[in-house]
Amino acid sequence: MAIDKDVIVVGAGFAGLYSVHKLRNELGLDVQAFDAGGGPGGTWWWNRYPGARCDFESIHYQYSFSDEVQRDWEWTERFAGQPEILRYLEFVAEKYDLLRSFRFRTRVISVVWDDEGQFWTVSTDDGASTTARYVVSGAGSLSAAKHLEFTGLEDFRGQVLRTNEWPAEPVDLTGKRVGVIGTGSTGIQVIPEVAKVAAHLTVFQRTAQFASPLGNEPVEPEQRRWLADNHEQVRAGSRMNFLGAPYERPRPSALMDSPEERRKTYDEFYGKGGFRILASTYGDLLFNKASNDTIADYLRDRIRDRVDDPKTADLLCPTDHPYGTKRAPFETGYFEVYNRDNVELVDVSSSPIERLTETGLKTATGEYELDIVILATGFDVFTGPLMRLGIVGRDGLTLEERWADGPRGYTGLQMHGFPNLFVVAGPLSATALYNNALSIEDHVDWIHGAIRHVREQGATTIEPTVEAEQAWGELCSGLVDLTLLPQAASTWYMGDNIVGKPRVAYVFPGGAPLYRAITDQITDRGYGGFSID
Ligand code: N01
Repeated sequence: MAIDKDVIVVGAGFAGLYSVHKLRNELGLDVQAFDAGGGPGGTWWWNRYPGARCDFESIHYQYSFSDEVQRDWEWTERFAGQPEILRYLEFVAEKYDLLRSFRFRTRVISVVWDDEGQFWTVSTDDGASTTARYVVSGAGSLSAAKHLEFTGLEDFRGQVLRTNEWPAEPVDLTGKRVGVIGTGSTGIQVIPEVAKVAAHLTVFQRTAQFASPLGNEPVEPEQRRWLADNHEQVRAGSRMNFLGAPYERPRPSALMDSPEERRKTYDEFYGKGGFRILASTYGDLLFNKASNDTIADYLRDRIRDRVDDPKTADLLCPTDHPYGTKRAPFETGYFEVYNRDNVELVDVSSSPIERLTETGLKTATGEYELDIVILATGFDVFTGPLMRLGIVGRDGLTLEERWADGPRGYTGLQMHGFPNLFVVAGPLSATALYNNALSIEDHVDWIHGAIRHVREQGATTIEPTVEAEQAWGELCSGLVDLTLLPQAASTWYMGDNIVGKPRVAYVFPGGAPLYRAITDQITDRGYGGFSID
């Protein structure tokens, strides 16, 4: 039987677009790609909520593979907003003629391996099926919304808006009574925007977060040109930095400095904005609880400085996780929102949300009248986007069955039992703790090299051995146990923002430089840990 395509790519975000470029334009393969969205952009196509913005500097949160793109594209803000990132991805897609390989508004519903014919059959929600030798998932790690623990959405007579499926046409919140559920990175971005226009905003907070200033500002035209022209110099060293940006190196330990020196350091980097407060202050913040306590205390003090009412400030101060063990959010005027007369903070940790009603929301102890409810409740991170592809591997084994106790995979790029299936930015890789644009390039470059190698060998399949996968899982768990991540009451880094999801290691927390050294070594040593047949 003739196989339709060489490769099927899922997704049209940073990962899917670059995969099509590398595999079709560079390797010359016949590639078919699908995306459920209406155009390129991936996460930036779906997440159009007011305030949506990247909290990695725009000059760093972009591809590095093309000098031309970096020179031609000028970023207008230090931290780009969603519309500008979307335009950037459209620009790249057009420049490399990528869109002709995509079918949009087409969701992949099953991906099934045929062991006899050694190919995948990918079925889509338009009723079509396409076969291919290889499948590359660029479905992302933060793209499947988590299921809610409360009910009543169908009873509510007002409007329910989900941040991750925000309508493309403008939504008028002016004069409305709005409730926002969720105070993660998304909630913290949307809340200040809603507060500006709503008649009344009720924020339902279950867990307070250590948010710190983003430090966004416009980039003046002259500076934009300079940054684009000098991108190489500005980005030098990014790949060797733990987070993937050439941030100042941290001092070794917060405990080696006096309280006055620490205060000076924290003040300096709080003022600089973004991830520097974590990356450039002290190197042991994620490893030493006593050290972490110093930054946690510092950030709680800043919240108390910024919020007028001491009771509200107390409620906004996190107490159930060390700083950074829930993904750090960055904000613009977030805490000042609670000094406004039209904003109320409701603690739903002590009094959980039970349901939406016809007229609003009911918690265990109160009822709130609302016209609009905004859900910023997060994602089934890492595994959710892959599980919903309906993946069935060798011997009819589903990914759900294989991952019942948590994700498995060698380097996170491939799983035993699922030959020729590659995952970009998935579980057990360094992605979640790294500049995504660069980590995606690393992953796709590796996949490109692996497919080329298989073809050059005259082989048909590549798949990790069960032993390599096992060793990688143990390495990830061992490294996670060296960090403070297991001390968070709940964090998507450990999977347990979802009720019933196994609390295990979902990330390789050794940093991208080490991760890249390992994957490079695998390649250099002839793909040790993989069977190539
Ligand atoms: O999701 P989250 P997010 N009742 O899981 C709450 C990236 N991102 O979309 O913590 C009440 O962090 C939940 O409470 P709790 C970034 O990597 C990046 O905000 O589970 N509350 C939490 O407060 C980020 O980490 C940017 O107790 C409920 C919130 O909903 C990741 O996406 C911007 C609840 C969910 O927070 C996810 O962020 C935005 C319930 N039943 C996002 N269920 C950039 O700037 C959930 N919650 C790049």
